[in-house]
Amino acid sequence: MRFQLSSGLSIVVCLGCFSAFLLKYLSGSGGKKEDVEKETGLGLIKKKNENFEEWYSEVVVHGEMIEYYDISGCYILRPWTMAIWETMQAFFDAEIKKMKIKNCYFPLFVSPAGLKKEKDDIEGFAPEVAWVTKSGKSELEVPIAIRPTSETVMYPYYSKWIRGHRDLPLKLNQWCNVVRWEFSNPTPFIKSREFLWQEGHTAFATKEEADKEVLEILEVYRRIYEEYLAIPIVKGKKSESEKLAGGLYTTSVEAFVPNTGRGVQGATSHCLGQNLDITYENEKGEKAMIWQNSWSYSTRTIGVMVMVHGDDKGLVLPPKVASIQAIVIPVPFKDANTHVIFDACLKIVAQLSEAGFRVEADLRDNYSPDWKYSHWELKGVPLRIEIGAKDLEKKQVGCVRRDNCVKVDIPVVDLVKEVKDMFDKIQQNLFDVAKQKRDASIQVARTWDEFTVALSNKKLILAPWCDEHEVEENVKARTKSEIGAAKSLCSPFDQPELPEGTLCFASGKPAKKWTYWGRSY
Ligand code: 87F
Repeated sequence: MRFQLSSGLSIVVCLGCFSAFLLKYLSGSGGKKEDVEKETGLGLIKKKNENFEEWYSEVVVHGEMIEYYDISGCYILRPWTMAIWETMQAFFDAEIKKMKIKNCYFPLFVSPAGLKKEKDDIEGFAPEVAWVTKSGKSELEVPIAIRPTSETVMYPYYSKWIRGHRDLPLKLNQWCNVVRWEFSNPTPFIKSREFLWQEGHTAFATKEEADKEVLEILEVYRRIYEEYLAIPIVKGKKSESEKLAGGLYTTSVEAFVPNTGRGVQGATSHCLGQNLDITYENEKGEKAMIWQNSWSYSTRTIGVMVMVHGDDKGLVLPPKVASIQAIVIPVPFKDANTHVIFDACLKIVAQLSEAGFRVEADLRDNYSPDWKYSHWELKGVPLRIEIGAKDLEKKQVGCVRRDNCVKVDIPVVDLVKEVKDMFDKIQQNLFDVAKQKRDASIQVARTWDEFTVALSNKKLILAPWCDEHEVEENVKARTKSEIGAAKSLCSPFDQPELPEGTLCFASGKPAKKWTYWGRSY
């Protein structure tokens, strides 16, 4: 088509581009969804299976969970993240309250004297301790440390408060931040220099009580991962090399990221054994030492959720933790009465909110439905509810699941029941898919060769082990590389049968148990 401009200049454009331009222009960037994504920068550039690390940092930023900060290893946690953290916190806090565990808050700062007391235990960690040395321009007389964990801050007062057997058990927890000046590849949520966590520190008169609580807390951690975050985990015991230094034993829930073939220590529950420095007078009036536990989970949980469930369209949030579980989007059409559609959207929001669901409507009139679809898919909202003129006529709404993109029309009268059912199905499907992928990554290795092949294939390796510390150190030495060394992740409580004569995959000595091995975050 030719256009004569007043300046006498004429321009020629093909009809196709002109109509696309018109379409785009008239419906506010209403071009095809992928065009919308491209021109609005909504779409993710990197593909999860092609460039995982870059995909991950794109999805946490574009999903508005994280903002990078000008101090390396530190990240801004945005509301989309905090809503998930608070949902898990509410669940966990309610569970530990049932166990008569009390919240408290100890100072952020640790005196050098305090830190020195636990010198041997934190030997290996010392390089990660951040110190405050100045206030304003003047040097502090004594530099003070910022808590990397709070044993050295809390236990002197446990010693003060625990006098007699009536002061036991003493069970305290605190929700706080800790600082560990890590130097190796900081990753949002997974490895950061400051993170949020809860740390429980408990004291008992008997080992039986301590052992019982270690497993009770571990079960609550399993529920956080499997029931809330739809992430399958393995419950197990850490090896002597991987347990808490100076502790008696460490249990953990271990997750796995198939894309990178790396294990993730999801949460730990330790039995520290008897603490020599904290004694009390027992019933018989004798001096006795307390048995102690400590346990924690952190904002790392959220990073694992993104890595396991996210896809090339963005975040995929399990309904149990999603800040918005369903987003209602009006689909106004040409002469359709927009206000009638907007009112219908608000009614649906009210109906579902009334039923206890976290539902919002996106009635912004400066974005096309397609743009909104991409935006809320990127943010991982589990369910999209579309309402157009046709739906109004048929007293129904269109529902699209984020996990499998399946679209169904639901009569408004059945909406509450159907939406509950869809959330349950989405939650279960996310867990089943993640478990299927994790199980497909598990590789049994009975020899060193099978082990090294499985390791190079990014597998979660289950191998018979002689349980000797040196052998684990040797495995680390023989698998050391720029992407890290393989180490034991945990020995699962649920042990497969170990036939008589089974040999250790690494030492060839008689194997004592099955253990999961791999590289980890
Ligand atoms: C970093 C610097 C200094 C871990 C550290 O896991 C000390 C430490 O003690 C340190 N990193 N740890 C071990 C923490 C053990 C324990 N603390 C309470 C837990 C559960 C919560």
